Amino acid sequence: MPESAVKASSAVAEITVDSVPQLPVDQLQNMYRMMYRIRRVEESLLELAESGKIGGAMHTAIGHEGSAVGMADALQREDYLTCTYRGHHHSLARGMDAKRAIAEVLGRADGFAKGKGGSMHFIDPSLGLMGANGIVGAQVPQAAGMALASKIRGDGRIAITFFGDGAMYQGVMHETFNMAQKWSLPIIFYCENNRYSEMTPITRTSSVEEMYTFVRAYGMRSVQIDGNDVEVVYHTVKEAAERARAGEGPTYIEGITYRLAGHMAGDLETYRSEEEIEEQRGYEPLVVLKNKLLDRGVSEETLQVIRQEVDAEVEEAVEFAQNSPWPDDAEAYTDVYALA
Ligand SMILES: Cc1ncc(C[n+]2csc(CCOP(=O)(O)OP(=O)(O)O)c2C)c(N)n1
Ligand SMILES: [Mg+2]
Repeated sequence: MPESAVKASSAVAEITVDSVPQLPVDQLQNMYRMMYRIRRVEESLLELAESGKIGGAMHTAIGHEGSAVGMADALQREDYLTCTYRGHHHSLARGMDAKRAIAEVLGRADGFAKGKGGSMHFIDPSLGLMGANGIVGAQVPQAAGMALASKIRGDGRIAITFFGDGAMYQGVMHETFNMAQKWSLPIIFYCENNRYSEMTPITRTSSVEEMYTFVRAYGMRSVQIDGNDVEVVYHTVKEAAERARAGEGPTYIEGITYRLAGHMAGDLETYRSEEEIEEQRGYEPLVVLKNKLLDRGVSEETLQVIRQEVDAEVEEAVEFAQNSPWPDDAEAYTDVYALA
C-alpha cells in the first residue's frame, strides 16, 4: 500500500472558510460555472488523449480548480501570470476561449498558438498569460522579472506565479524568494501543494511538509490556506494583491489541494490507493463550492442548469476543435525565435 501523503485541505490549513468574509452568492455561482467548465474541458481532454488524439504529454488540474478561479476573480486581467505545464485551469479561468484551448491541445490551426504550443505551453499575453513552462520552477524567476518591470514602470501591474510543492527544492526558487523580498517586488508566489511530485509523495522527498515555513526565513509574508475553497483563495490572493500594489512587497501562498487525476494522461497511478483518492473527493473544490451554495440558499436545480449549459458548451468546443484544420506546413517557420 503506498504511503498516504494527504490530509483534508481544510484540516491542515491556517486560513480556512471560517476566517474570511462571505462573497455574494451571484459571484460564487459564476465561480461554480467557471470551475465546472474547467472540469469538463479537462475531462474531455483526457477522453481525447485516451483515444490517441493528443500528441505529447498532457497534464490536467482536475481537483485544482479552486486556486485558478479564486485567483482570476481576485486579480486584474492585465496582471502577469506564469504557470507550470499544469496550466489549463489558470488559462481558462483567466478567460481563454475553451474552443481555442482544446484546438491548441489537439495541435490544430485554430489553437491560440496555432497548435504549436500544445498543452504544456499555454500563452496569451492579451489575458496577461505570459506562458506555461515545462521546466519545473523556471516560470518563477520569469514572473519576478515581470514584477520588477512593473515596479520600474510604476504601472500598477502585479505578477502571480503558480508552481507545485515539487518545485520548492529547485535552487532558483530560493534565489527568487530572496531577491523578490529584498527588492519588495509586486509578486504573489502561489504553491499548489497537491502533496505529490509526479509519482512521489511529499513525505518521501521532504522532511518538512509545511513548505510555507521555508519562505518565512526570507522575511516574506507567507500563509497556508485551504486551496480547495475558492472563497478562501479569492480573499487571500486579493489581500496579497492589495499589499503588492501598495508597494508592500511579495506574499507566498501555499494552497493545500489534491490532484484527482493522474500526473499526466496515461499515468497508471500505481503509487496511490483508490481509497485515498475517494476520500479526497469529499473535499474537492466543486463539492466544497456546491455545498456552500446549497447552504446559502441556491437550489440544486439552479446548479444543474449551470452544469447542463456548460456540458453543451464544452461538447460544442470539442466538436469545433476536432473539426479545426491542421496547420499548414509553412507555419513551421512562422512565430518562432530560432531554428536549429
Ligand atoms: C527541472 C525539471 N526537473 C524535473 C522535471 C520532471 N518533472 C516534471 S513534473 C515534475 C513534478 C513536479 O511536481 P510539483 O512541482 O509538485 O507539481 P505538480 O506536477 O504536482 O503540479 C517533475 C519532477 C522537469 N520537468 N523539470
Ligand atoms: Mg505537486
